[in-house]
Amino acid sequence: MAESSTEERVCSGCGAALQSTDEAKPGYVPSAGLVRSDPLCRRCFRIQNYGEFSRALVSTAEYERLVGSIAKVRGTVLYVLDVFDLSGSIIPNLARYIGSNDVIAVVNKVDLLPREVDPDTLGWWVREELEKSGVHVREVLFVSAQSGLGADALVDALDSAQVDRVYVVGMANVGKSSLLNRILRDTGGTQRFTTSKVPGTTLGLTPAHIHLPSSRSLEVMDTPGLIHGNRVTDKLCPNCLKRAVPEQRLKPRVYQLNPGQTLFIGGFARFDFEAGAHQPIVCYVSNQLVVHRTKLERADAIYEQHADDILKTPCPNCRAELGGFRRIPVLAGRLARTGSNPSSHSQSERIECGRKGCDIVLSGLGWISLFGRDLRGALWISESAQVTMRPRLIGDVSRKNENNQTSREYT
Ligand SMILES: Nc1nc2c(ncn2[C@@H]2O[C@H](COP(=O)(O)OP(=O)(O)OP(=O)(O)O)[C@@H](O)[C@H]2O)c(=O)[nH]1
Ligand SMILES: [Mg+2]
Ligand SMILES: [Zn+2]
Ligand SMILES: [Zn+2]
Repeated sequence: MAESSTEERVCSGCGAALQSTDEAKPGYVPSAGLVRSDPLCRRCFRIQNYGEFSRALVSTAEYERLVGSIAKVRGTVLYVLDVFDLSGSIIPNLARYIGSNDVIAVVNKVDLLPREVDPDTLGWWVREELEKSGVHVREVLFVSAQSGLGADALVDALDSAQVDRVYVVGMANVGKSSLLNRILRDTGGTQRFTTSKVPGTTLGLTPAHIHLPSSRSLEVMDTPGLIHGNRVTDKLCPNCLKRAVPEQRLKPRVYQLNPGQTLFIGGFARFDFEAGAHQPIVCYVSNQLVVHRTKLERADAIYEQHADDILKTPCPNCRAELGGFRRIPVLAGRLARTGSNPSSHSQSERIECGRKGCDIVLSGLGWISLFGRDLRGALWISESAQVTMRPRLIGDVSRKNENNQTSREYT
């Protein structure tokens, strides 16, 4: 039964405080529904049964209040990350909210990775990235809530942690509630958390109980996801989300480009290849998104005239929501001076990708891999979208054991 430690009754699907007075507010349930042992609010009922989409916002202050309460209790923290958007999965200041509790990083959605990636060899890199953000993790596990891959290992890790309580934290939409549902199902539990494509599904701390293989009972606490608005997907309507968020294993889209060509990633971003050597560029984005190659000189006209037919996504409303494009200069190979990360605040935001190549990560949308050949160009993307750079996930990071690179060279 879903009751929080403050005795306030909460929805067993999303954790919103239950109430029967205001239909427009979270947690609404007709008073007759309150007598159930596992009450479900109307919003959850509609999401679960009719696949409705409903975005609600947990403010950053409310998030800090809810998730910050973890620092005062003893438990293990499962820090869930989305493998499709690792940089967008990092919670700023997480260390402050969780106190001295042990952290297990759980990289979810590995079913999306192309087969050549060996998740195990990504672990060192994920660990290093989290350390940089101030979070020390005990271990890094790779799972798919969707396929069930890695779920047994996760349950074993929880069993051996010897704690009575587990908090599942992460940015919105990384799959926290889906992962808990997978574990509940695998261990014979009946409660189901509400999940959906739209970020902002879980609204409050939502408890459930898991029976571990050792017969111990464990309280797991689902938490709301943080939404900071820097991911393209934070702002999209359900239709555009369906196209932009991958549901199937990513197919690398390889383009052999010449200078004077442009690639559109749907209408979300545009990569101009202005000068340099003929080279391959690989896009890892949802298979449902159009990647359109055109001449650089035609690119402005394509965007103006064909945003809705050729490029298709985002829709006009989402385009307005995302705002106009900004231009980020890109230098690669011998033209790059530093191999530095783009700084999102400075006027001089630029991507410099050394001769080893890099991934240019468009938060929430996927990434573009460059192989380190000489290139001068530009990336156009909406003002609010976070752009970061990292060593190539497919190639460099996943082959750490072969060439022993570290990501320090790239930062
Ligand atoms: N491909 C894939 N998709 C997944 C996986 N796990 C979750 N998803 C999808 O990710 C979306 C978000 O899942 P949720 O479980 O609602 O995510 P959440 O982290 O609880 O989100 P909030 O409650 O909004 O913070 C849904 O569309 C899920 O189907 C996975 O392992 N693989
Ligand atoms: Mg959730
Ligand atoms: Zn609910
Ligand atoms: Zn839209």
